[in-house]
Amino acid sequence: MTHFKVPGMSCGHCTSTITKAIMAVDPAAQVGCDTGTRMIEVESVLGAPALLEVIQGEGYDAQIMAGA
Ligand SMILES: [Cu+2]
Repeated sequence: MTHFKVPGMSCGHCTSTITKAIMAVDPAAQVGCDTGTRMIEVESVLGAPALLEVIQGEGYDAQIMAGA
């Protein structure tokens, strides 16, 4: 499980955009988004740097949470 902080993720549109983008590169990924804490947790075969690139590719500033 990898956790990301995404400060610009404020609503359901953001979460669906990011979730779809991740599912496009890994259809088996499990994505959980929390707009309250602006955190995303992802269970995927892809590594954190690849996932970060996908999130940023959608125009969202994001950072990998250490130790997650
Ligand atoms: Cu939004």
